[in-house]
Amino acid sequence: MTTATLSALIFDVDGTLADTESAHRAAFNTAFREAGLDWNWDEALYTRLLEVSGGKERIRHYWSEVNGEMRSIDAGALADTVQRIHDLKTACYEGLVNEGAVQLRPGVLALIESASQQGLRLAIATTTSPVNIAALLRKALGADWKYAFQVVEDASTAPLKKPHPQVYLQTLSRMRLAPEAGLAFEDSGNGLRAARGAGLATLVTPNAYTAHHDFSGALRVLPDLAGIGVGELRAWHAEAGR
Ligand code: XBP
Ligand code: MG
Repeated sequence: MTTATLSALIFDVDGTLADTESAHRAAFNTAFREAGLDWNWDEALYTRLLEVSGGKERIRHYWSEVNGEMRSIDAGALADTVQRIHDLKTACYEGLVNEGAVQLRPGVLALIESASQQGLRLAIATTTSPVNIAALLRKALGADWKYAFQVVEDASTAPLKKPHPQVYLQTLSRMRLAPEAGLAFEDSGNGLRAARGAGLATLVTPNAYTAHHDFSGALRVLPDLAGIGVGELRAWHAEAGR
């Protein structure tokens, strides 16, 4: 069993860096109203729909739930409608984040800062849209947030959504990183399976929307990253026989 030295941390965004899904849910519901739809995703429904990664995929999935597979509607027209609703939602979500609706989860900022100072490479591997990442991290880390991350892979670069491992495989490839030398941070079952599918040991910090998910295969499941330092990460990573 090879023991690779931990050299990179790869973070999921929604639910991991910040508890964003309540703001996403509010933005979806505002977009539905603006689009003239009588849809409303309450917490219980949204918790179920979060099993579908990707906002557009989630809208499309719900559309087929409420309308059945409408053979009559043109696939292109449906795609255009989904895109229009998602654009409305993304604009609303960005506004909510800019108004301060979302904060980084406990321990995230301290870990990013200490990991950078200790020479670990950082990356982002998310299903969300680039606009959402920029809004969240500009607010939390400042205008130069991108310099903290060697690679950012998101919905615009990795169209196959979690649990497909594409976003993590592309992150590893762009970093020229062997999975044995990395550690992934996730909040959901889909995210864990995507990271594990790319061969990454994965720490899970669940939240209210994902606490019931199956986290089999996680290196550890933690309430959050408060007080978690690089030393702990190195010890757990070594334990994983990496
Ligand atoms: C979580 C998701 C995203 C968000 C909504 O992404 O599945 O779809 O729920 O964002 P992550 P979009 O991989 O960061 O946990 O509407 O931009 O998809
Ligand atoms: Mg997530």
